[in-house]
Amino acid sequence: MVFQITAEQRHTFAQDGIVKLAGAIDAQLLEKLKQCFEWAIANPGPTVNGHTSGDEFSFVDLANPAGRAMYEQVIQDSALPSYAAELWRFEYVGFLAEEVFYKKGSAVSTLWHQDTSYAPWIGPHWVNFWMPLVPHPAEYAIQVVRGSHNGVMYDGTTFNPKDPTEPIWGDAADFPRLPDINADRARDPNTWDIVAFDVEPGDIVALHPHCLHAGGGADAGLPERRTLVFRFYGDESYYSEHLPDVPGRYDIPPIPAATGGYLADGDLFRPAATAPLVR
Ligand SMILES: O=C(O)CCC(=O)C(=O)O
Repeated sequence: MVFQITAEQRHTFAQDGIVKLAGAIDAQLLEKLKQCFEWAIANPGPTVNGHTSGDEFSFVDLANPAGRAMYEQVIQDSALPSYAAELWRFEYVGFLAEEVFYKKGSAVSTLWHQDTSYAPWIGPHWVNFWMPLVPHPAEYAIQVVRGSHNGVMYDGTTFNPKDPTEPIWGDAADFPRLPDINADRARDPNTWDIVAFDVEPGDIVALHPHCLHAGGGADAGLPERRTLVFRFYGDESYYSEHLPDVPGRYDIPPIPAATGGYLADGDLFRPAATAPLVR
């Protein structure tokens, strides 16, 4: 049976910033995603974090330029862009980038953050398709603070497990420091309204990247965690200069615009390098 996004799923995504699309990926696409994952771990990109040697590791790779054509082809041949368009009920869909998470043995969780604290873009039409390649119980999967895609933009974290809210921008910007969600929940599990799902290969968890979100680690409960994320943007997505210019800390190069020149604050997010998948 062909997978269809329901009105209820669309509503949940709009309200909560997250929705599970159970069984959205068919066997053929799942096989291709697994091949992409194997390629990604064998061919780390220039900004890879971690490695895959030994019995214990954490490997996170983002937007590997050498894999771009492969990912674009897999996505183009799939129903994924139409799922994004359906979730937004709009037409334009562009592929931003992939992210690969491979954790094995004993590996720390991905700390709470918003992707928008690191990236020069905003708007309602963004979505991460977080796709498990092994079964993940909810506590090892992606977790989101319900509705936080409509909330404040916090400072980013430096991803220092000893200081989970250590600000990446600090005095260079005006963002509030991240709340220590795990510490708050350890004191009182009801302090934050968290959404997470038990998932298996074939499912997609769609989340808005401005949501406060975190990902599980690996341990005896999930000794090998394999996850692939594809990020998409749509009609109402904008380039935004909300990040401070701090040379050497987190350099964001200017992005050539599809219409010529470079993207400027408030422009529609239409990079020159990316052809639309749906329009
Ligand atoms: O799965 C994870 O560990 C983190 C995922 C994440 O941060 C994302 O999809 O943006």
